[in-house]
Amino acid sequence: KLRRAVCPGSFDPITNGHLDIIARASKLYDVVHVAVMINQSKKGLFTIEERIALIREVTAEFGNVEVEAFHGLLVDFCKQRDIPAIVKGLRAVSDFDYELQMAQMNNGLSGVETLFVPTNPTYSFLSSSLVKEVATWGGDVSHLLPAAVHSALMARLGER
Ligand code: COD
Repeated sequence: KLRRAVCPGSFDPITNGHLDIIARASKLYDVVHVAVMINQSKKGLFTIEERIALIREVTAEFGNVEVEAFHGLLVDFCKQRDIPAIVKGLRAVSDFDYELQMAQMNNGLSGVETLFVPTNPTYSFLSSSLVKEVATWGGDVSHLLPAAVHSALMARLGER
């Protein structure tokens, strides 16, 4: 039986921080599912399809990562695919309160476990929203994103 885990998120767009967690999970599990949350109330900079294509491109080298969109509850995504574990990165104590709540809620709903991986300190300040804000005002974020994602971000901001 294959050992599966999920890395969920918005990934608008995927950063080196996300990628580090997915890479580490892909060494621990046979299959890592990256679940891209569809949030109808929040329009992103990238469409769900664009986010998925970028994640596929930058995770292809791992060989065991599957990327899909989901809406609704993460525990239902897990149940449908027989995934017993959620892998999350923890950047700082500020992430902890909310992550602990979600982990306990998800475990209570379905028994799914959440495993926390400490973020690589190089990326502990990194979030998709900060990257977008800095790039919008001309700051250099090329060291914070995979090259393909950086190109896509520059192209998208140039269209505006
Ligand atoms: N370093 C390491 N890890 C990072 C970094 C970084 N710099 N940045 C982000 N991460 C990791 C974190 O583990 C984070 O949780 C994950 O990547 C995703 O980050 P984002 O910002 O792309 O995504 P979020 O925070 O918007 O995603 C939230 C979820 C989609 C995980 C959550 O809202 C969810 O599970 N929603 C589904 C609905 C549901 O089930 N709700 C009930 C929850 S109890």
